[in-house]
Amino acid sequence: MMFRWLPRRTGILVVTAMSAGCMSGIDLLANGGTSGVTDLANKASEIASHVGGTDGFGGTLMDGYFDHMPDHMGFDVTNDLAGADAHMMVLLRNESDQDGTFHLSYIDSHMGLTEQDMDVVVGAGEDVTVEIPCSEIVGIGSLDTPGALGCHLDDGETIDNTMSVPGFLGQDFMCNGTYACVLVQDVNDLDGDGDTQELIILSDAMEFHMMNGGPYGHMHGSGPGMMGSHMGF
Ligand SMILES: [Ca+2]
Ligand SMILES: [Ca+2]
Repeated sequence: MMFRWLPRRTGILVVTAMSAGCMSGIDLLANGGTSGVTDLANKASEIASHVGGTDGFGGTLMDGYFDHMPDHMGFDVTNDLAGADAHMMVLLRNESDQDGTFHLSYIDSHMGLTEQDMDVVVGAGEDVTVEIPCSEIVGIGSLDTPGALGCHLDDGETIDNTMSVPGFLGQDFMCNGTYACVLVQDVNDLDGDGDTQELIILSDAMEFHMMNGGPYGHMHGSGPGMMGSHMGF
C-alpha cells in the first residue's frame, strides 16, 4: 500500500464540520456558498463517529480516532470534494480459501449523500480491482453500521465490516489512486475477542491509522501509536 503524507489545513475544519452558521465570510466565498460541502462534511462526521470504541469500526484500537477527525477530514471547501469526472480504483483481496463476494460501499457527493453499493466477486487467493467514481467516503458494507455484512463466502459464511474503517478522500486516499481492502485471517486478533482463526476485512484506513503515530504523525490513544509497538506496524 502507498502512504501519502499530505499537509492539511487545520483549525477552521472544526467549525465547518459542525456548523455552517459559523463559517467565515472568506470560507463562504471559497465554497461558493453552496451547501454541498457542508452536507458532505456532516455526513463524514456522522460516519467517523462510528469509528472506535468496543462496538465501533476498528474496535478499541481506534479509540480516540473521532477526536482527531475535525483536524484531518478536510471537507471544508468545494475543492476538497471529489472532482465530478474523477475516478478511483478499489482493490479487493481475498486471502481466504473460498470465493467471496465483497459488498463495496461509497458516497460520491455528485450522486448525493446516499450510499452507493457494488458487489464484487473475488476468487479465493485473488485480487480484483474495480473502478468507481472518485468518492469522498469508501468502505465495506454499510458505512455507518459497524458489524454489518461486509463479505459472504461461497459456503454462506459471512464476515462483518467491523475492521473495515471507512476511508476518507484526502486523508486515506486520493482521486485517481487506489484504496484497498483485504479479507484476511485475524492472526493478530485486532478485534480483541481472542479468536485468531476468524476472517476479518481490513481496510487501508484501518491499517493506515494503526501505524505507529498514525497519519500526519498523530496518535489516537495514549500509548505509543495505535497498536503499541508490539504489533509491528
Ligand atoms: Ca479476533
Ligand atoms: Ca471477531
